[in-house]
Amino acid sequence: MSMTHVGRRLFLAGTAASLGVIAFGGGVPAAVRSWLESPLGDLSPSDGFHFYSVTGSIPQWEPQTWRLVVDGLVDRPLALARDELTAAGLVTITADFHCVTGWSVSSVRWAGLPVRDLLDQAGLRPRATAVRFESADGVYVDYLDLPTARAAGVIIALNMNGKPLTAERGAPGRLVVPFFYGYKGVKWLRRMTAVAEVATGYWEARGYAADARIRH
Ligand SMILES: Nc1nc2c(c(=O)[nH]1)N[C@H]1C(S)=C(S)[C@@H](COP(=O)(O)O)O[C@H]1N2
Ligand SMILES: [Mo]
Repeated sequence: MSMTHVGRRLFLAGTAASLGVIAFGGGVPAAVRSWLESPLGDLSPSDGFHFYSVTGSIPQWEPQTWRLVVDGLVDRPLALARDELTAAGLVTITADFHCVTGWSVSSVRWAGLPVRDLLDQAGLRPRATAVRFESADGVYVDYLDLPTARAAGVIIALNMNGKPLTAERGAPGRLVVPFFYGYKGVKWLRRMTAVAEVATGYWEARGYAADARIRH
């Protein structure tokens, strides 16, 4: 895997986040939380998002060789190229995006594949109760229980606001769970694995709520 470093500031912020974890033993107070996340991102004037990468890097991908893997407790493991994903016909959802640190972007239009369809295509085995989502950054991992993973609107987004995802937004694919806070949405998604038990996601292990449902 090759990575592009996105600057010293982001790298230092990632380091600060790791140190924060040690200092707070996994429970991050709300005030500290915004300090942990906020230095990672500048406001993007084009789309209103703040850029986050806990590794300080953006994983590179080659259109020729990139595959989204669906594996684990399935009958037919999949490895799908971007073309194969788009060929199925994308669904579009529009949702307000909320980060727990307090910023939001209203009416984001995502297009992608329902996670439910990919799971059906792979054929879930009865023992599967959750799905593990892994980023190509090798660090950011999160989980959804099966009812959530199969819910309407839960997609692997390939496009945002009518264009392919940019590198910062998570190209080529990003998990979007429109009713959850942004931290559940793994960027640079490379692997979905059906597993027997739900487990703790990246930020949940660092103090974020296991119930990521957006509260207004
Ligand atoms: N791989 C990866 N995915 C990630 C993150 C990250 O640091 N790395 N940050 C998460 C958090 S906390 C939020 S709010 C959103 C931010 O998305 P953005 O960087 O496109 O603004 O990405 C989520 N997905
Ligand atoms: Mo976030």
